[in-house]
Amino acid sequence: MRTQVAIIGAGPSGLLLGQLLHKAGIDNIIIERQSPDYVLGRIRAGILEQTTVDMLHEAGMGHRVQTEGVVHHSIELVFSGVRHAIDVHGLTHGKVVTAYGQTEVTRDLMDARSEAGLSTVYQAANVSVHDFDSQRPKVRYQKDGQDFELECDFIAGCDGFHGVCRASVPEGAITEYEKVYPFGWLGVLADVPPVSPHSIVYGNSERGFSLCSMRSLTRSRYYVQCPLDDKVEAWSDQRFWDELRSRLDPELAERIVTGPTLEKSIAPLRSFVAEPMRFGRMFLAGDAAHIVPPTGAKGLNLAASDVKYLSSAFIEFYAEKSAAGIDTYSQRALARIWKAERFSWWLTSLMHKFPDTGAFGQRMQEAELEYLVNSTAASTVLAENYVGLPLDLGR
Ligand code: RFL
Ligand code: PHB
Repeated sequence: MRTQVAIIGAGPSGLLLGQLLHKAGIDNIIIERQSPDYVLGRIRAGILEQTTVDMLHEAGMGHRVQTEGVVHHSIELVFSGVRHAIDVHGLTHGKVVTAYGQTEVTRDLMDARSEAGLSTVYQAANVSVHDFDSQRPKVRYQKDGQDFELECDFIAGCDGFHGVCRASVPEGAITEYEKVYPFGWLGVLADVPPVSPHSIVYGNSERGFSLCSMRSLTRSRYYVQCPLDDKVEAWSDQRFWDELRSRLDPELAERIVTGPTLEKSIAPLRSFVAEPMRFGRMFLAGDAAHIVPPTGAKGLNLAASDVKYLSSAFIEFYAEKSAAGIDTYSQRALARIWKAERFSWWLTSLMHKFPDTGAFGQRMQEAELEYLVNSTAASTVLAENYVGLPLDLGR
């Protein structure tokens, strides 16, 4: 078997890359370890930057996000028991974010891929990447007990944080930067109307962080900060709703509509960057190369911007026989990634209770938040990062 670009991983990065390459007439095959249902069952991101929505349009699947996504003009911050709105739209000269679940993005991309008759190998076992330092890279895998080898011009490592691509790079060729946070997020999904349908609410309280988000006007997504070693089983629905209410302002707490939860899970928080993102003819994109704590809603959006740079680089390579795009991919992508890493780390530090926060630290967070909501300069910094920095940034 042979293809131009072998894509490892059918998450949002791999599927979006596959679609953009297909649109440009570049042949690609996706190799995925899990089943389609498993991939679709992962409840993750919910907030899309305008650049991500624009890319979905470019890939020919803007219709559903346009009609079913819910546009947000503002975000709200709760601290010291009081809620404050930040007019993101006004502060960024009209930019917005859109609430549209990662599961829906993935479903749209999967549907488009199967409509176009493009090849995806699901449930591939023992996937391995070879010879990416040569002109003829290869991917090997097993499917239904049989061995396969795929020859290609390039490998795109879109296989997430625990994937095989980054792990296959020789140790000396890669530098990894990491920060692990001493808490997790307990998230629930429930078919109840979101308490704040037109803005995401981020809460700082002495009991810890909380977040009110949504998937649609009838489906809510809520989170509370929890200890890393907490077990989901220890959190009854009632305990979750009580804890969430206790971390919000009284008016919002009163308005929350509760109901049975459809999903409940605990996610650890991490900041991580691997440099560079290119190794000969293998390129990393999305969570395979970097992780942000979800506080800034940047993970999926960074995956999309990586794919934007990488797809343009491949298109330039095949159409113009120019390696300029692939030679600068890593540097271009990392310029945006580090800025989103900084924003996500800052917002995480500001909003969460850390083991050493103490009463003084709590007052420092509240003083900074007070400044943030009352200073146009400080609110603008938050707003312009939240809606997403431009795709082309200097380092
Ligand atoms: P994914 O989604 O992890 O997909 C990688 C795919 O590769 C497959 N794979 C392999 N396939 C073949 N061979 C192997 N050896 C393989 N190893 C792995 C996997 O099965 C999988 O299908 O990475 P991708 O595509 O780069 O996408 C990244 C996003 O999923 C991630 O950044 C976001 O979900 C992060 N995130 C958020 N991002 C946002 O932009 N906005 C948000 O509001 C937001 N909220 C969140 C989040 C992530 C969260 N968690 C659980 C980490 C909220 C949470 C709670
Ligand atoms: C979500 O809807 O899952 C979500 C929203 C905003 C965040 C993180 C997660 O910052």
